[in-house]
Amino acid sequence: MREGATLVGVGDVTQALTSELIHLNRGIAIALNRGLSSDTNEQLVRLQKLAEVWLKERGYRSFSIPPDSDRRKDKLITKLYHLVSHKTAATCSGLGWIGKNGLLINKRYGSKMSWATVLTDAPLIPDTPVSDSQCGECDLCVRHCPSGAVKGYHWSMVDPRKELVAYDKCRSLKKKRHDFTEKPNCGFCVTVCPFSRNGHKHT
Ligand code: B12
Ligand code: SF4
Ligand code: SF4
Repeated sequence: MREGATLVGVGDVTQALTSELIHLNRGIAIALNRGLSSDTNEQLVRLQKLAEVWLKERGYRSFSIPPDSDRRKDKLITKLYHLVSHKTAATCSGLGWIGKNGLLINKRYGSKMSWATVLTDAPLIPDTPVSDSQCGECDLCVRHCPSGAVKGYHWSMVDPRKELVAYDKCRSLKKKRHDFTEKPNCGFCVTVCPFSRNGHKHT
């Protein structure tokens, strides 16, 4: 049951895990369309808790990576976000590819989604992963990024960790401008993406 999530998928995330987490090799990727509610992160955490309860009742273990893990500076979980990325769980679950903008692109919703991940040892049947970028010749995010951070590379499962965005440049913009108080940065690479535009039809 999706319980209000916009997208849910199950991926085999073995390839992305370190030895400490290798027993939790199913990643449940949960996404909410940003803008549906002002408390997207709280809603994602609520959905993660529902999944944890469901798994526990069936005797399985689970471990949730919170959506905003690096902002909870006072909690241990802040140190864990890099152990498995929400984007990894999403590509492994077949819910999208990594765009030139470095974000997870879902064919229907683009990169407007916020993501959360629940790792588990439940033997859930994984969805088919997405193995290649579908950005094609588009380079709108490359041309419109005000800090020149988007390098323009194609993502693929052959080299899934390749750095597509110079995050130091992306971060530096925030220091120069003061109108992004609520967000980590400008987010133009989300809004300019054709896949993020509501009702846009793709062939
Ligand atoms: C630190 C951080 C930032 C930093 C640095 C960016 C970065 N490294 O991603 C800064 C402040 C710059 C930033 C900016 C933004 N961020 Co940010 N950020 C994060 C955070 C907290 C951690 C990301 C991280 O370092 N992960 C670890 C590294 C290793 O993984 P990754 O880069 O996330 O993902 C890579 C792997 O998944 C790999 N991969 C993909 N498939 C597979 C498969 C396998 C098998 C393997 C091994 C690897 C692999 O490819 C990915 C891209 O390189 C996450 C939340 C979280 N807890 O994950 C949000 C998150 C990535 N951010 C998000 C958003 C929305 C933004 C902004 C749009 C916000 C804004 N308005 O400014 C911008 C966009 C900038 C951009 N073009 O990426 C969303 C992305 C949603 C999406 N659709 O992808 C996230 C997931 C938050 C969320 N819960 O939804 N962010
Ligand atoms: S958030 Fe802004 S500065 Fe950062 S990569 Fe996207 S468009 Fe560039
Ligand atoms: S704007 Fe174009 S190149 Fe950039 S992520 Fe979207 S589809 Fe890909």
